[in-house]
Amino acid sequence: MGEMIGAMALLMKNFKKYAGQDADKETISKKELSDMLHAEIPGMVGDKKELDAFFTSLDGDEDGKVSFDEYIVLVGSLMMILKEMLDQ
Ligand SMILES: [Ca+2]
Repeated sequence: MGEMIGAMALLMKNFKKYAGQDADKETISKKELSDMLHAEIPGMVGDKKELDAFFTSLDGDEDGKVSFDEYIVLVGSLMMILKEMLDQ
């Protein structure tokens, strides 16, 4: 398996890991997003207000949960932030 496919498979696995914590295994709830960010990217989101704002920005269709499509947008945004950090 190529590195790129491997990385994408990992990101899909990461989605499933957190989306699968509650009864709705297809989407990420606010609690699951909080768990994901705290475990995977410590220090990124501070208080509840920041988490709320971040969740709202991810929830493009405003249905109160983050779908896989919306998660891909998150991954894309994080990758752009990471690139900027690494380019410096
Ligand atoms: Ca949504």
